[in-house]
Amino acid sequence: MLPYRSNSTSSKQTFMGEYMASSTFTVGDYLAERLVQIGIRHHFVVPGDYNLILLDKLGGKLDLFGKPALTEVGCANELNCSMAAEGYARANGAAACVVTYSVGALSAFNGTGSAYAENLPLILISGSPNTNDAGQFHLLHHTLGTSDFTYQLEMAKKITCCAVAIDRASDAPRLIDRALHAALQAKKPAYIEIPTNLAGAPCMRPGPISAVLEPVSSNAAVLAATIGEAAAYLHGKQKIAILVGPKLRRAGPEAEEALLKLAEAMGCTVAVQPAAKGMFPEDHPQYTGVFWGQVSTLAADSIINWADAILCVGTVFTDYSTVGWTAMPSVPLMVAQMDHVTFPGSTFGRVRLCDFLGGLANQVDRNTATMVEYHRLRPDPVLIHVAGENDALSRKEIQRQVQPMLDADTTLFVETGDSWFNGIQMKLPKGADFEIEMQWGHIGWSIPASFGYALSKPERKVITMVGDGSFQVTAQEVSQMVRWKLPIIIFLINNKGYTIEVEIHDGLYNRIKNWDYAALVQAFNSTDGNAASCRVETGGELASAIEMAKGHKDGPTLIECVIHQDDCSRELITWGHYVAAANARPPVQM
Ligand code: DPX
Ligand code: MG
Repeated sequence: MLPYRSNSTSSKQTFMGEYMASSTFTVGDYLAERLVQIGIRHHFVVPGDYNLILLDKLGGKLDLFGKPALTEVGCANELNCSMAAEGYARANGAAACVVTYSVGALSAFNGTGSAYAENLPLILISGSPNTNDAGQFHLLHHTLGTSDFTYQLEMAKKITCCAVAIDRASDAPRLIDRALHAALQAKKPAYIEIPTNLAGAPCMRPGPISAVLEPVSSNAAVLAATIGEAAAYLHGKQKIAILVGPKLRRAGPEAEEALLKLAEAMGCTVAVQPAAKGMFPEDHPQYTGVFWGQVSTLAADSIINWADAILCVGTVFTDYSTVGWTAMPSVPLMVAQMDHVTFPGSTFGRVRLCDFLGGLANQVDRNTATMVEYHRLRPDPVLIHVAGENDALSRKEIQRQVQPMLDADTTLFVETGDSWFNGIQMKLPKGADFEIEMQWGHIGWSIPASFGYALSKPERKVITMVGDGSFQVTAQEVSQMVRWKLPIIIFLINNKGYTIEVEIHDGLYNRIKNWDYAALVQAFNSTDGNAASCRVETGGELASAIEMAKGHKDGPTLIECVIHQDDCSRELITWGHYVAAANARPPVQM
């Protein structure tokens, strides 16, 4: 681990910290205590003068053994910082990103938007101007050059479930608790703004953390009614299928376990949406692939389209997941979400997903009709061509060689681009996990997000598949993987441009400047880093590079895989055509 900053709460502050005495409990201490109590162990930061006292407070929080309770993780910029926190929240359940006013926060809004779209409780914390400045109509640095300092809070309200600005230290406990509670309940980001002269101001000590953590329980009467309605919906249906969506995981491991129990009680087929890959075990006999219309895997579409009732769990139907609206299921749906269930014609609130799925499992009849039909439809395993050692590297050969690297301890990150399609087609062995950012779809997400994820779960083997265009957006954060000695393996697929965009709509704008990616990673090493990197152009070279990567443990490995510009998946081309058609629909009203 990195050397730690000294605990500055023990000495008098000289920089804007008028209130300091080692025994004084402050607003910053309050926030630090609450972050630790909700399970956060690392906070992702970029310093700036509006947040420095706050960073001292967060870094100074000690655990029972006198060790730092929160480990400060510096990032190269605030976009990456917010995306690293987003990835950490995927692994840890919640994350904190601490930035300075406007110049930092506006960049961090992007990862915050991702956390909103992807249903993750990311706590965005921003330092802000001294509380006296607004009333004195001062013009300040890092602001728009007006004396209105409320715009950032107003903007944050649109991309969080709760945004608070602390104007007085006495309000801090209530506002901090409100924001954290809202984020954890809704699985959405929250925003907390702390003025530079309040981070060190005296503050009340916190009460029991259960006020923040306790989930809203199901209403017993509504739960019973919902389960009754669900049983009635399924009753008399002949061909029932389950479709799992990405919000299932956000409802917690109890919900995933309850779904497994329900699926086994029903005995029907279970398909997943692309962003929910890995949320139902792929080695389970009832697993029938990824459903997204014409680009489905394992013929999932043939069974979903045949079903006369679909129990949707945590599903999200977008233009992407429905392949440009061509793959919306046609039967009336029952949709169970984190805190409510919707039927054709009725909706029930205050029902926790795990309670609903678990309760329904005890009331359903077994009906294996879709499984019986699926056994007739299931495609035979594909015969995989093994490329010759000196053959030019291809997308398929990369997929073939990465597949055996996936084991029970692996988490595979796939970036927006053809990496989505390549990753979705891979088979996840029991225990393997899959991370994708399909709702927000920010190119470059996978580099900081896999870094943040790996910090929280160092025991997992993290593999990241990313395109060249995406890598150029957030490449700097590889240097944090170097700094923290994280053995993340990055497969950078260099097809010299924005291929997914080529398939949607081509133009010169889809060509990018090529980089020497392997050399760039060596530059990040400087004098003290230990990243490994290489560029491969044949199947044989890739095989050797993978062997090298497996043995490289004290830093990341980047393998630049050079493929032909037109070498992309059939699924990407098909999907691209339909998404392009959906984008091109003429206005209904001119
Ligand atoms: C863009 C996308 O090289 O992957 O496999 O070659 O497509 P592929 P690359 O990483 O290129 C990605 C590129 C430009 N999308 O094809 S998917 C638009 C876009 C986005 N996010 C942001 N800006 C633009 N998704 C932040
Ligand atoms: Mg590319």
